Amino acid sequence: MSKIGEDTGAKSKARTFETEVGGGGELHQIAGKKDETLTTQQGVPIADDQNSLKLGERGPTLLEDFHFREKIFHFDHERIPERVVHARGFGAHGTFTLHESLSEFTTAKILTEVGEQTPMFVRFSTVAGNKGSFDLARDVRGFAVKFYTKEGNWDIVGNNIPVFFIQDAIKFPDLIHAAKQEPDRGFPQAQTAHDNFWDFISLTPESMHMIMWVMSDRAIPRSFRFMEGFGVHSFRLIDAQGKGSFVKFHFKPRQGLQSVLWNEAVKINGADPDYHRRDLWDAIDLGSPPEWDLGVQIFDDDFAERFEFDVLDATKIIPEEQVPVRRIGTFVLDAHVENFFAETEQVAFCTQNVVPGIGFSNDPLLQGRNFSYLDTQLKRLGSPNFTHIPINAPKGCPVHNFQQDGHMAMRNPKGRVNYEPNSWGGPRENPDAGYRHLAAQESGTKQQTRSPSFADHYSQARQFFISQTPIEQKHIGDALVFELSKCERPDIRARMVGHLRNIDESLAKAVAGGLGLPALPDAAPAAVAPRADLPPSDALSIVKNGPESFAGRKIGILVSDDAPAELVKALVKEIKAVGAVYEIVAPHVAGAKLDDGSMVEGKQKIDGGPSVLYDAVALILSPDGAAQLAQDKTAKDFVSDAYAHCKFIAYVDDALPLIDRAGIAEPDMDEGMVRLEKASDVPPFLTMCAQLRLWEREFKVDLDAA
Ligand code: HDE
Repeated sequence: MSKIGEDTGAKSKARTFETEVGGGGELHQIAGKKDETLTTQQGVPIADDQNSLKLGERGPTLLEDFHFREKIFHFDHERIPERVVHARGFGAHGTFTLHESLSEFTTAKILTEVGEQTPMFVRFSTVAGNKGSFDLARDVRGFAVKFYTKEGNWDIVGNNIPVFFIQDAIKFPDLIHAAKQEPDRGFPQAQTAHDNFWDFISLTPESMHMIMWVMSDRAIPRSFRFMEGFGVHSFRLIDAQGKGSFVKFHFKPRQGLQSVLWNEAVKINGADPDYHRRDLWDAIDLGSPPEWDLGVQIFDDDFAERFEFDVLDATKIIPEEQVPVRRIGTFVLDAHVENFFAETEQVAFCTQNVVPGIGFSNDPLLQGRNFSYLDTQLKRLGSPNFTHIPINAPKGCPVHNFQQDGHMAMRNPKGRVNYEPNSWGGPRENPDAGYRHLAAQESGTKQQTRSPSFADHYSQARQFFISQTPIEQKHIGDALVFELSKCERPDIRARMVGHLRNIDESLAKAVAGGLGLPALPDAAPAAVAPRADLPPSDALSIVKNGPESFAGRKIGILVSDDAPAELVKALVKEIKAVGAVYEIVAPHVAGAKLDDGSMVEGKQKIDGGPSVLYDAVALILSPDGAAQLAQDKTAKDFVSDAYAHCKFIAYVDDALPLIDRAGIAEPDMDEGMVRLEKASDVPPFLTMCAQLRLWEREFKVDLDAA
């Protein structure tokens, strides 16, 4: 059993602690090893795990069957409350390496010791849906990071969007109540397309900037691997003299940004509700673990004074053009959890987990969060000793204190002393190395108020909108029309369009038109007149921040018996060469026998591998194969969806009957449809795929684009 003051160790050591607690180090080996004797929790060997103890062959079950009772008792208590928000999540372990020191600004070792490697854990999540909901909900994604530093745990409990819906934590319960299922009917699940959400939003103008982000494709990411992460609030860095700077934290995916289309999201949720978690699992398994750079925007009090908006207002960004993001380190997520419950479910992030040299700003949202996270862990994990659970315990630094007892205490002090000061010895406070809060001067009247410096709700919403490419702007309009079309009350729809008029008149008109409003509603009253002079920022667009190559993306290759082996093999070779992956989709999951007699193994039967699962597709068919598949609705959908979703499609001439039956006629054969005749046609196709989509096509295939 570990003692107070003992180093709980790095990842492997933490597991040792876990097994010791479990009893003789055996507990966690049971599942992995064959031929071990099954035991009860008390370690008693079990002779029969198939039948409960009964009186006679057909008699009643006896209460004295302690094994049966223990087994059922434990099962009955397996569930813990799911998170009240961010219930559905998926985590992985990784390592952070610092490349550039911030010693000028902070004493935090993780940000000053160049080359230092810090173990970490990340949990990605959706916000509104329950634990069993689907991955591709239109929603904000949680991006919660726990660094196990040498000076204690540091958590950045961030999102994939740099702003938030509300400015003051007191509105959080209202926001979440409005977003989740309506309380009388218990639906809709994992979506904001309902009256309560839009009612609250339309009555909360401060949410407008966030709404632009949530209606953009940022809210339907292609993968966790292609999302940015943001700490959102202004935090503080504290240097050796106790001087504070402001800082905003960013995570930039080295894989580039990418999202899906709404129509794809709807279909992916049916085809593979675990799409995002499977994607991360596979990327780690296949040896291409994702990486993010840690970036910082550092600024001082003078900048905070000068900046157009309040740096304490979490509904505002600081554009990268004004304060560039300095990339100071990189993290890689390269290890799965060993047990989903023990790690991903039980991990407890807390915004107040900071280390010496890092502190808080007065952002009222952050201040509220600092209370909420500790409180919620107690409810969820059931004991103030949740810090003893291995995934939450610090690693690589000692833990010494006199906190004791409570439910499930694993780490009580040994010996006589459990108070401080004392005459026995033991841990003492350390004025040199210990955590020091920023010595900020604060004064003021005690009052319930919202600072007038928080009052501009539209200018940055507009800045976000004008920073998008035309296709991204179209998607924002489409998303608003879709969501508001699910509102039953016309007054809510109209009220929202009134807000949009303060953001962008063309967007307001497009949404009013899409909803069929009889007239354009008046613009919503604005506390501060919206500014039209904020310049666009390229950093806000996904399309402008896409990948440099097709690496890490996935192609679906539809093959049939007698398909040309030369092309299938050339594709597979080139896909591997560019660092992408593929799945063979075939009429039978066993695969197909190619024209050289070789077998290519299938990953998906056509019914289980719709093209929405892939970033690009290839149709490598024989004449007979194409003729057969042309009769098959799912195969036709495979092609017509790939086309409608603006994907690059490689095909052999023999596949043309299927393409034709999928409704793609000669004039539709644009430059995104690439004919493969010989192996040398393959590399240019994969180079083209790096663009991910032929966006111009969407303006041809979507009525709303007209
Ligand atoms: Fe959270 N949030 N939140 N939140 N949040 C929780 O803590 C809360 C906010 C975020 O993967 C809860 O452990 C309040 C902003 C993430 O385990 C809870 C307010 C941002 C996660 C909670 C906010 C977040 C949570 C529920 C308004 C982005 C998942 C379970 C002041 C910067 C962490 C839990 C994980 C989880 C409260 C607003 C991100 C109830 C009161 C802003 C990523 O404590």
